[in-house]
Amino acid sequence: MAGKDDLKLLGLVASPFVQRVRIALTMKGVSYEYVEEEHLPFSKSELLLTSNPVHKKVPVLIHNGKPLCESLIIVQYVDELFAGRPILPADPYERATARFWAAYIDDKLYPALVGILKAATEEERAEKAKEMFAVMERIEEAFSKCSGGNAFFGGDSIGFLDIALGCWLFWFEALRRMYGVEIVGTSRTPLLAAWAERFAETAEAKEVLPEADDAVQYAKKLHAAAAAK
Ligand SMILES: N[C@@H](CCC(=O)N[C@@H](CS)C(=O)NCC(=O)O)C(=O)O
Repeated sequence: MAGKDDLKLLGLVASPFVQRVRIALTMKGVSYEYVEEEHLPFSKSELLLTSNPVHKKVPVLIHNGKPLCESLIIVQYVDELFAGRPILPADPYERATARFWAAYIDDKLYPALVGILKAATEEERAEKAKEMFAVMERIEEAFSKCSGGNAFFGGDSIGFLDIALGCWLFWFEALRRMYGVEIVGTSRTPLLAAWAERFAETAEAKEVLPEADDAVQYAKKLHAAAAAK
């Protein structure tokens, strides 16, 4: 099937959401054309605006001319479309649980991270960091249950939740460098700290995940734009 498919991914290097899709496509061994939306978030290409008129955000995967939006939905589509290594768990209960925690990551982790990034004072940043630590502690519990003692949420190789969370690792490192906030430290979340090391060593993470410096540079761009307002 992969040979007949025309796949174009609209992305942004600094976007963890885009990295989810890239990891999924890499896991399936599928080739695709990658198009960087290099002026985001300041301006958007016509292709992005017409492909994702509702949210106007990346990632967008255009499959044989038809656009798909929202990273977790795209990852599930890729899993259903292509044979090869499965991404979602086969068991319906485990599959629903993985979706629950992926939604939790997007609902809680993302706003906490943005809060750390946008904090106007050190006090505010410390408050947002505390929120983030509480989120990570919850995910630590989820890891303990979902992994069943294996190396990854998905068992002995990476799956849906590993992708949903692992895509954030380069931003975690960026926040550590910028503000000294350690999001996956061994004292609060020892299981996730060890998981993060294993995830970073997978072939998919090595091939796909950007450098922390890409996130640092993007954060600087956003801060400069906010300061110029
Ligand atoms: N829920 C979306 C989030 C996507 C998202 O926030 N993308 C950002 C880049 S990280 C974007 O395109 N921002 C452009 C904008 O906000 O105008 C997903 O999972 O795909």
